[in-house]
Amino acid sequence: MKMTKENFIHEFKKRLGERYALDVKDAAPIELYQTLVAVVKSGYSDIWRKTWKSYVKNDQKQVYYFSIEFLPGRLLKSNLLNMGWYDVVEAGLKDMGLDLDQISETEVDMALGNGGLGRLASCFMDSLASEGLPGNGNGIRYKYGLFKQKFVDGYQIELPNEWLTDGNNWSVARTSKAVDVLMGGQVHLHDNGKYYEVTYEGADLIKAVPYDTGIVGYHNDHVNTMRLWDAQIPASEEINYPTIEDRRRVEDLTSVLYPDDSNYEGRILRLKQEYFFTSAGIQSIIRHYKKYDRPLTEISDHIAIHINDTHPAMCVAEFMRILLDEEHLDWDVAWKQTVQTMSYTNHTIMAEALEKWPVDMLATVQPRILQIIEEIDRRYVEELTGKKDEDFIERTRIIKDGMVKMAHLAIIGSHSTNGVAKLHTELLENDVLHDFYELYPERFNNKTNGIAIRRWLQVANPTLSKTIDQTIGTKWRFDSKELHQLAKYDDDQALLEKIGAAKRFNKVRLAKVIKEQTGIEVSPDALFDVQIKRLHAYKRQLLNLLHIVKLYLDLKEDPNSQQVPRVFIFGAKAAPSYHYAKSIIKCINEVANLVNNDPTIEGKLKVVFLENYGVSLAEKIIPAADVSEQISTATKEASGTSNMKLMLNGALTVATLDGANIEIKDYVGDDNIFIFGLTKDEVLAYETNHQYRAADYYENDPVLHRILDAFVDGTIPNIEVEGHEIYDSLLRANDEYFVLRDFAGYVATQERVSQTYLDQAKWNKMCLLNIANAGYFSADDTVEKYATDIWQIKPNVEVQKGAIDDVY
Ligand code: TH1
Repeated sequence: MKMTKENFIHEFKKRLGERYALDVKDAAPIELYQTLVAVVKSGYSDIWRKTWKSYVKNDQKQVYYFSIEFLPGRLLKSNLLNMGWYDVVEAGLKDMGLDLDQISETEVDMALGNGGLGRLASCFMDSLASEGLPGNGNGIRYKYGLFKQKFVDGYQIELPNEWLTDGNNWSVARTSKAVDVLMGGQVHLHDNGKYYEVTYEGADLIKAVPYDTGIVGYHNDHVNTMRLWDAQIPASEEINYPTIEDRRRVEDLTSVLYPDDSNYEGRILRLKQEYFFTSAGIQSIIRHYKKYDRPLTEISDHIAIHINDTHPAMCVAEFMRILLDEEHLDWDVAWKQTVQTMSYTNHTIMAEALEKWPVDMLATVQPRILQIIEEIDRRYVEELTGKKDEDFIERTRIIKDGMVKMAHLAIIGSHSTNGVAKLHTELLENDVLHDFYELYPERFNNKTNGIAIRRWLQVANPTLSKTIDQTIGTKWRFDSKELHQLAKYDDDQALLEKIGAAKRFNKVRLAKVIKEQTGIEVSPDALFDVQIKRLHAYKRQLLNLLHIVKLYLDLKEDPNSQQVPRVFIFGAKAAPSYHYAKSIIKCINEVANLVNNDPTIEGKLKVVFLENYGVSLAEKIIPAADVSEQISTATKEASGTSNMKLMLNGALTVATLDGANIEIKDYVGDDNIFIFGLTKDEVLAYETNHQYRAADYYENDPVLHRILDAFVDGTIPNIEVEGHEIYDSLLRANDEYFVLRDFAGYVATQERVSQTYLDQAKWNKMCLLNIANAGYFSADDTVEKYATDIWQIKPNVEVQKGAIDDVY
C-alpha cells in the first residue's frame, strides 16, 4: 500500500470535490473526516478482496471469533498506521492547513462492548490481521453502543449512545449475504426412517444482514473481516409484522448492548441476541463452506470457531442443528466435527457472571436448540454412567434444576477451554472447573491476554515511540519483544531524562483535557495516579478512595504531611442497575469536590473523575499515568488488560497478586513493581474458614476508624445515603472483598511509591524497565499461540511482511 504525500493531497482534494463540491478551506470537520475515510478505504479495498480470494484459492483453514462484544474505538489512526500511511497523511494534511489529530477527534468511537472482554476481542482482530492469520470476527451491530455517562450532582446518568447518526463510514452492508434466523414458535419432528424432518410452526423469521468492516494488518497487505449482524424484517414477511409492536420486536433484537460487565442479566432479549448472532454466523460459515463442494465430515479441518466467553455457547447446538437437520449427518459424525471445530475461553470465575438460562426461556427462544442441548446432556450422562459417581455427573451435566449451564455446554461441546492468565487458568483447573479438568485434562490450557501494542503505544503515545526509535531503532514496531533492548540502557541518564520528558509532555496534554472537561486545574508536576476500568466492587475503587480520604485527613492535620503532590484520576462506568457501584461513583465525586475546593490543601491533592471513560479517553489518560492501580481482591480479576497498557506507557504498577499482575511482576522483577495485599491462598482460606471479621480492623485501627466515620459523620458532604451504604457494606455485611484487611498494606505501599517518586532518576529507570518488558504482553503473540495450539491455522502464504526499511 504505497502512498506519497503528493498523491494523497491530490486524492483527498479530488474526493472532497466529488463528494461535497467543496474546497479544503470551506469544508466542515465531519466532511474532512468522511473524505479522509473514503481515501483510506479505497487504499485497502483491493487488498481486502484479494485477502478473501487467497483464502479460497489456497483452501486455508480460517478461524471465526464469535463475541457478543467488540470495542474497536476509533479506526482512522490505527488504519493509517497499519497501512503505512500515517506520516505521509499527517504531512499532507498539514500542507493543506489541516490537522490529523483534530480530524480524528470527529470520529465517534465504535463502542459495542463494555470493557476488557470487548476490547480484547478488538485487540485480537488487529493482531490476527497483523500476523496475516485468516481470522474473522462475528458479532452484533448494536444500534446503540455502550451508554454515554454524565455526572449530575455527582451521580451517574446514562444517555443513549447514538453512534450511527452520521452513518458508519468503515462498514459495508452486504445485503446479498443475509441469512434467515428462526426464533420462537413450536417445532415438530417426523421420523422418515432415514432422519428427522424438522418443521417449525408459528416461528418468527428474522433477516440477519451482515455489515462487514475491513481489519487492516500492519504493513503486510492483508485485510481481514469483522462481520456484525443487524436484525431486519424480511421483505417476504412484511405481512406477518403488521403492527408497530411487531416490527419493534424484530428491530429491538439488535438495538442495545447490555451494559453489564462481568455480570449476567438473565433477560430473554439477551438470550435472543445470543441466539441471533450465533445462528447467523454459523449459517453463513456453513453456506460459504459448502460453496466449494467440500464434505461436511471434514469441516473441522477447514474451519475453527471460537466461543468468547459463554455468550456464543449456543454455537455448539446451532452447528449440530445444521449438520443434523439440514445436512442429515448422523449424530456421532456431527458431534465429532462440532467438538473438533469449537473452542472456548473462560473470562471470569465470579459466580454472578456465569450464565444459567431457565429451560423454559430457551424453549421460548428456540425450541429446537433446547431439544439438541437436552440430547447432548442425555448422551453426556449416559456416557459417564458407571464410569463416574452420580454426584460428579450431577455437578457437571449441562441441565440441572431446570437451568441450562452455558459454561458446561461450551466445555463439553469443544476441544479446548482456556483461561486468560496463569493464575486464572490454575483456578479453573484446580477449583472452579476441577471436575472437567479431571475428565478432560487435555482440553485445558492457558492463554494469557495481550494488547495491541500498535494502538496503545504507536498511536496513543507518538512522543515516547519516537524516543524509543532513537534508542533502539524501529524493529520493535514489528516485533514488540524487541522493546526489551531498552533494558540495556537502564543507566543511560540522557535516555531516562527523555523518558521523563515524554511523560511530562503527555501529562500536560492530559491536564488540558481535564481542564476542558471538568474545569479542574492539575499540575503536571504532581504524580498522576490512575485507576481506569469498569466500576465493580471486586476491583476495589473503594480501597483507592479510602486512601485518598486518609491523605486528605492527614493534610488537614498537618499541611506538610504530603511530600509528593498527587492527582488521582478515575475513569469508570457502572452498570445502570448496579446500585452499589453507582454509590461509589457518587462518593468519589463528593470526595473530589471536597478536596479540590478546600483552599488549605493547596493543590497537594486533587481528585479527578473523568466522565464517559472509553477507548478514546484511555488513549489520552494512559500515556500520562505515573501510577497504575491494579488492586482487585486476589483471585477475582481473571487477567486485566489496562495493567499491560499502563506498564507499556511507563506507569509503575501498584498491584495485588491477581490476574496478569503476577506475570507482570515476574517480568519486571520485585524491585520494579509495588505489590501488596492478600494472596490467592489467603483469600481462599478466608472464603472457606469464614474467620474474617472486618469490624476488627475498624475497631483496632484508629486511622481506619476515622476514615470510615468520615463517610457517615458529615465530613464528606452530600453522601448521607451512599456513605451509610458503603459503611454498612464494610462493617455490617463484613466486607466481601477484604478492603479493610488490605488497607494497611496498601497505605504502606503507597508511601513507598511517594518515596520512590522523590528520586526521579530511580523512578524513570523503573519506568524504562516496565516499558522494556511490556512487549511480552503483545496480543500478536497471544493470537499466535491460539493459532498453533487451539485453532491450527497458519498465516496466509501470500502475506507480504513489510520490509522494515520500506517505511522507516
Ligand atoms: C473481563 C475480565 O473481568 C477481565 O479480567 C479480563 O481481562 C477481560 O475479561 C478479558 O479477558 C470480563 N468481561 C466480562 C464481560 C461479561 C461477562 C464476563 C466477563 S469477564 C459480559
